[in-house]
Amino acid sequence: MTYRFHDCQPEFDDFHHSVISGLSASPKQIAPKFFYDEVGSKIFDAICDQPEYYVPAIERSIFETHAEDILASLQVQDCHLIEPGAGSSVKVRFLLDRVRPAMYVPMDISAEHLRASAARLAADYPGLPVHAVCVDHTKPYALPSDIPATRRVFFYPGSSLGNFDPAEAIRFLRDLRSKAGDDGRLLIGIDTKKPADVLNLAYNDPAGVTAAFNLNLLERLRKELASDVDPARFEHRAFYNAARGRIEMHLVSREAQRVRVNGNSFDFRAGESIHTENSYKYTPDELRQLAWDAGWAGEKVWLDDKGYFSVHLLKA
Ligand code: AVI
Repeated sequence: MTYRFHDCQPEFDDFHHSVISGLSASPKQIAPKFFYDEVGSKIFDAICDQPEYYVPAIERSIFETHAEDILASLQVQDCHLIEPGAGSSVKVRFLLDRVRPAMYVPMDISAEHLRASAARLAADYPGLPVHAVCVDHTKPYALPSDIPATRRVFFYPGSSLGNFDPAEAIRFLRDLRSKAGDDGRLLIGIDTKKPADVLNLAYNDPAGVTAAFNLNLLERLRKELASDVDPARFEHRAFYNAARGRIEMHLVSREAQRVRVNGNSFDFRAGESIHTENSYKYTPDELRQLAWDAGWAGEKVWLDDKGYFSVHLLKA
């Protein structure tokens, strides 16, 4: 078993500076990448088990239904399979079982979570070289030099692209395009536009798991930034903003209050929110256009029967 861990050290300072500048802004905001500390990554796994959060189940069903066509369309032997934001490396097992890549490169911002899941995966796939890379893929980064520059297949499932604003999404796709080389591919899953009630329920699961995920950001402020914030004085709010084609998540202050973070004070009005996440939804045509703008050619797209989710294969 070959297993290597490359720690490209997502800068810790980043959290402190982002929170201070985000809470000083108007409207207040904190970037969604900060959801994923070890606890947040586990809560996200629990979100994926909620029946209302249809994303993982429908995406899996698309992979299962169209497995043969997807694999035939990939047309690449002995690929180097690279997964930005790999999290628990669950979805990729479908590909690992069938594509038999020459190398798997999970990347994630959460070092501990990545270390544990990549080690588990390496143990389950003896003979597969696994090079885990701890990196913040929302910022410029270079892949370690021992990852061959040819036959790269990027795998970006779960609609994570939707968490970028469209301009950032193009920048991110362009960066993958430049890393992919001339024989590269990108297999990407993206959530589609659909009735608002379905979307609203997916981000307001009755078990409160998404609420816990959102509120965990405030726990991070307490633990890591010496903040006196009381999560009980905030509430989770998520809704579909149809005009902008996105789910928005916010943490809403239940009352007027002052919150301290590392010696800085921030005043909240009752009802004032911290905007914590956008999750953009794209029709297949919109995604194709975005990819085209980033230098990718759309090859194929697969959807489920209701058209709730799409999987696109893009070629360099
Ligand atoms: C990771 N990402 C694609 C999820 C989404 O649907 O935007 C994050 C999430 N936030 C709340 N539920 C899930």
